[in-house]
Amino acid sequence: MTTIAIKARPYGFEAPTGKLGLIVIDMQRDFLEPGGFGAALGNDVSQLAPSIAATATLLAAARKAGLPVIHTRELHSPDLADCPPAKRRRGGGSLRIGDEGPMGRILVAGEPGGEIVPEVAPLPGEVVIDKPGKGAFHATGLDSVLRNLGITHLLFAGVTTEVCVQTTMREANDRGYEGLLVEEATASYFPEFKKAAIEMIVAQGGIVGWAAPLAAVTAALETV
Ligand code: TIU
Repeated sequence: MTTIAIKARPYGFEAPTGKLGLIVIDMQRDFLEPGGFGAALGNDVSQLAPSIAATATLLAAARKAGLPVIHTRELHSPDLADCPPAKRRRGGGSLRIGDEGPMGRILVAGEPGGEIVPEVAPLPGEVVIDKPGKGAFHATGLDSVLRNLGITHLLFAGVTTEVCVQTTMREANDRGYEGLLVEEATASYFPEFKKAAIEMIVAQGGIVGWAAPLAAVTAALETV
């Protein structure tokens, strides 16, 4: 079996060809654009902007290499039955989950703000997982989807690094998946948190997984 070898930290990441997938976490208008959930929490959404082009480049490389692509969206049902009251209360911002904002109801399925931004939108046939939590394995079919696709190794992209991306990487790690975070294809409202999250992932011999620059990942995917 051939392998895809990526120059990464803390050491080289090797994935059997055919078992590597890409998961893109929550690249939604609600996090990336003014007037959404991220802004309602008091964040400067412009901090996330550079991750869009990098994720688009990564997506193009992954699709060309034939990797399965999975997208996630943090969303709740319109009746908010799947939103814990504690989650809705948290933060005390002016606009909460389910409230009507400039892009429709915040983090509610079917509303404009919940859609993935067009630059990195799913293509027909790509799996989209709607998730009520920060981690994409919690209360979703993600684990079965990955097993059914035969995926054992994952490239991670998306927002925000230390919230939904890191939570999902940790969930994946505990389920036995090997994960690598693509550095430019993720972002945080707090650049220092992004940096720290990457260091936490690769420390202790890769206690959570690997991290690599986008160029190292696209170079490896070119060899497929
Ligand atoms: N607030 C924040 O940084 N992130 C989230 O609430 N969700 C995700 O990270 N997707």
